[in-house]
Amino acid sequence: MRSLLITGGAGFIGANFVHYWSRKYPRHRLVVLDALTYAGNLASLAPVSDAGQLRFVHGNICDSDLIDTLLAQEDVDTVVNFAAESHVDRSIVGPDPFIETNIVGTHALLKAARRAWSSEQCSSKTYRFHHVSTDEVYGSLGPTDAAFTEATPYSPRSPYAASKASSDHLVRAYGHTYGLPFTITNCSNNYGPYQFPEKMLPLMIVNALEGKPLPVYGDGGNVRDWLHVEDHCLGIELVLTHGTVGETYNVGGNSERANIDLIRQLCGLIDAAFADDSNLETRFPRCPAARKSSTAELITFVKDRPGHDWRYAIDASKISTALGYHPQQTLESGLHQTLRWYLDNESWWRAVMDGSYRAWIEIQYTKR
Ligand code: NAD
Ligand code: TDX
Repeated sequence: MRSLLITGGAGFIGANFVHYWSRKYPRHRLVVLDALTYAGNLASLAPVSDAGQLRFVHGNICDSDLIDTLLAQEDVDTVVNFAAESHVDRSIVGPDPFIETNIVGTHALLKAARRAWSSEQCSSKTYRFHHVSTDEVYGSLGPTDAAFTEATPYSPRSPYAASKASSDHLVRAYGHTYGLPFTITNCSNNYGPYQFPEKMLPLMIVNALEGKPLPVYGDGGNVRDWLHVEDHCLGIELVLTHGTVGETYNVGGNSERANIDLIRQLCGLIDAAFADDSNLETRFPRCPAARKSSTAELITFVKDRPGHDWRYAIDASKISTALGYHPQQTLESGLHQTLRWYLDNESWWRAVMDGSYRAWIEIQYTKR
């Protein structure tokens, strides 16, 4: 039986990972540590929170005493570090929390894991520090450049990406210098249930349902490689169960799309959902699809993100070849499932869109 400390487990990917892991490993102990920033929501853990398997701790990864206590008390053998400030636009407006959580916080976790796992009585056990990172550390690609491999030199270009790159370097340094047993995954853009509606896809869904503009940065030509969050969880599972200590694995969906094409595809799915279900007209009367118009009419081109990375693409051949990784969802099936989730879970997204969310969105979108 494993005892996992899952940091940032009330956020988007962390919560999906908790659901995924509790389904597959119901006997494992799951300790979630989360500071419940604007991006963390206990409601995202509700489906497993009374299973007796899960302990939720409201706290900060920078709090060394708390981490020491949890690692000892829960006999933690596996740390999965999702905790982070994760939104690029916020890192442009205010980088400080990104430095604090992503760099200083990851370092606090590394120090605590090293202290807890290096004593004599621990030598017979197997430990793992798994760090969840991003493709953004590799920088930006041109239209014909080869996709990022694990050997691509780091070239982060936003404060968010630089803070994640820094944390990756610290994790590797702890492995190399102190022998801390680590693995890292660098993943492409995730989408799926429980994603906070500031990231592109859920923002477009909730704005469309409310009949608000769909703000496309620049000309919408920027390209991202999209992966359903469950497929990211599958990748992390394979690395935790069969991965080699000290290795990094890129995880991606082989699904590159220009933003504008993805947004148009989503608008088409929304139109089709309204055509199939007349209840949606009553629930979301402001959506153009409710009056048989096209949701795409809400598309509005806005001022570009400063330093906007043009293209990300992941070469996932290492994890595919070494660990047999293959995403289960296509972008089409995943988008369909995700839209359905947001339609079925209106109370979740309305609850997380509080006053601070609305203030943020207002500063963000200056119409061009
Ligand atoms: P998120 O913003 O949805 O969730 C982050 C969680 O961390 C929240 O629950 C928040 O409360 C918590 N948190 C923040 N600061 C904390 C602190 N100091 N101490 C404890 N908890 C804290 O982020 P996400 O999209 O779920 O991303 C999770 C991880 O995956 C991040 O490390 C991110 O860099 C990485 N990642 C994300 C994507 C993506 O597309 N979203 C892609 C690749 C990698
Ligand atoms: O309103 C928007 N309009 C728009 O055109 C938003 C929020 C975004 N965009 C564009 C910017 C990007 O090209 O859509 C693309 C995706 O934007 P985000 O959802 O903000 O994601 P991105 O900046 O690509 O970063 C994401 O992927 C890597 C996550 O937020 C990171 O946490 C992850 O590491």
